[in-house]
Amino acid sequence: MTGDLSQIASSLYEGDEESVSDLVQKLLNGGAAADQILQEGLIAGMDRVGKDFKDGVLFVPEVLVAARAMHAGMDILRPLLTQSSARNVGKCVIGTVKGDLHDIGKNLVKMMLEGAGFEIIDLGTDVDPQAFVEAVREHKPKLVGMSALLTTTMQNMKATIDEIGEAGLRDSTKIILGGAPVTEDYAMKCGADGYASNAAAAVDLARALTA
Ligand code: B1M
Repeated sequence: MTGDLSQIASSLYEGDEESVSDLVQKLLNGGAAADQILQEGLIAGMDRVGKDFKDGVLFVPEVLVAARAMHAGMDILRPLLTQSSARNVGKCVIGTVKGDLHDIGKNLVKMMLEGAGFEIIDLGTDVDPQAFVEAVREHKPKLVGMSALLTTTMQNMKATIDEIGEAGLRDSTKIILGGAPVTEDYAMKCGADGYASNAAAAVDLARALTA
């Protein structure tokens, strides 16, 4: 199985969508856990992509194909990650903040929250602060989740929280932040209720804040 997991990581790195899908399905059929495939196959592969992107070995087109392969693998795992015995724990509005197009991490957090019983309203990527405000007004969620992957867009988390506050809606919902450049300290400075470093931690935090 370890060989197949590292092959998933390599196929993802190569952007070989078909091979990623086949290997994920093969491992699931063989009884492997979805979470292990996610962490040791898909995320491990994307970590390598991130490193080589940073070092100038890979460029945006290669990263885009790798992202497509990641989504293909996630699509197969989705039914397992969103399977839930807990129903209707409340609504959650989630999105990637303005200026930011990264959605893989946000989608993982969304799947895991869905699995924990949250009804998800996904605003997508590049979400304007006012769109968050409107969604909070309309859906009255227990939880708002924001993701940012760029140091240049993480400041839009504070701008969004401020606009939710100016609209008089801040006390009606809990707000959590996450994404590679975000830290606990930064989240607190933005006025959020919490920070999670990964999707599993986001579920624990969401449960604790909305219990
Ligand atoms: Co971009 N990119 N990218 N990129 N990209 C990064 C983020 C970067 C770190 C790469 C690098 O240089 N090493 C770098 C940012 C540098 C910085 O800001 N300091 C970068 C850059 C520079 C850019 C562009 C500016 C490149 C360019 O155009 N020159 C451009 C910006 C576009 C834009 O957004 N406006 C860009 C574009 C892209 C692609 C479109 C090609 C593609 C995104 C495709 C997509 O998402 N559909 C892409 C990708 C794939 C990456 C890397 C390689 C991988 C990101 C990823 O999906 N990781 C990334 C490098 C890296 O992060 N190491 C990089 C896997 C994912 C599972 O992890 O998203 O961190 P992550 O999510 C985790 C946690 O962070 C957390 O849980 C998740 C699961 O554990 N989490 C939350 C995330 N959101 C959360 C929310 C929560 C709680 C936890 O609560 C609500």
